[in-house]
Amino acid sequence: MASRKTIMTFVAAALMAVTHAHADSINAGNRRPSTTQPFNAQNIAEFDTPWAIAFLPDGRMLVTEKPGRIFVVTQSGKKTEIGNVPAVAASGQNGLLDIAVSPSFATTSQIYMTYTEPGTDGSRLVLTRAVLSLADDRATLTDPTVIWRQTPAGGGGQPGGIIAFDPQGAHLFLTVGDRMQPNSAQDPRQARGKVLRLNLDGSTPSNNPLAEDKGVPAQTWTTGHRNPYGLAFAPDGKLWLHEMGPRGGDELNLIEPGKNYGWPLVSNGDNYDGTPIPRHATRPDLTAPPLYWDPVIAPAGLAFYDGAMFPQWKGSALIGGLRAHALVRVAFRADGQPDEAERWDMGDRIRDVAVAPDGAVWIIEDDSPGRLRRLTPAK
Ligand SMILES: [Ca+2]
Repeated sequence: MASRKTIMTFVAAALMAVTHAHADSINAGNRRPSTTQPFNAQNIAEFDTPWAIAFLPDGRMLVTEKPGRIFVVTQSGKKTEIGNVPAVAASGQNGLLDIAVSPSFATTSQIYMTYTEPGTDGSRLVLTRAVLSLADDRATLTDPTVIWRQTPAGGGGQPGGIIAFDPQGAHLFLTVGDRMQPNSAQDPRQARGKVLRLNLDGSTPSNNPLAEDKGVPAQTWTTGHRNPYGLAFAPDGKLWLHEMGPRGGDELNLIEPGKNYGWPLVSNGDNYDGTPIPRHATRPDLTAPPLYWDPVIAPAGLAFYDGAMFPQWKGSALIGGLRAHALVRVAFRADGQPDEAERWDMGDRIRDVAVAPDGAVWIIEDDSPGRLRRLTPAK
């Protein structure tokens, strides 16, 4: 028979293990904006509901508008509309979404974009690759080709659609939202509520977790996401994702292959109709977010800062807030734990954030007109 002391030691150890498993799930929902801003914000141009910014190597930008247009934009705000952009199904949260410059752009001029494609059985999120042909005052897409399509088609909003490349430039990662069909996020056959990992031509890498399967399971990197509008590699090579939860459940997640992040089985928020959802802590087999927001910020856009203008931000994640009308800086402790370090009130819904080659930070507003703004250190 175990002594009382042994039992107490065991109980204490078990309690510590449970505490430790969830001690680092930080809620930053009630953080307040800083009273001072360490930057000046310069208004550069305006757009109709801009969605994403991507920098070309020369410092020009590609900016998408959700209704279906793409522009090349100079640092001084001169806009050139890009021709031959595919038709999109634009409605509510859906339309022309992310844009990304290929790791091989210097030699191939290839770019990638995501959008909801019209269809008789409902819209599909698709990933298209095209060559960007740039002349003096003209820009056009050559050979736009859909290299991935959501299977099955259909669903509502919450499309996800964020593109990221690994630091080696060998693979493309794509977030697919649950399209307001929560249970699909746990169905391995449905390309909803997943992060996918593809080769740059859209084919399936042979070393994905379930690569020996076919179709969606073979493409799947992680499972159980709701509506991820942020995906980016940190300077240390880790992949981070944020996703909009239900009421009170926005999450920042460290993405590791084969893991299940819980939606809709668990969440740190509840449904908007008030029905409760079990918390992440009730299911240790599902990966919990190390940082979450209750109340929500509605995160959109994610960029890691590794530039020269704001040396105090090196290694931080910059996140736009739609609901929060804010730019949020997340810093990482030495053990990797993220926490919200600062939040700045930007006066409108922030849809995307990007870091220019010179280290300036650029943001766009989810509005019409929505401003493109350049942030540089306050003098
Ligand atoms: Ca989750």
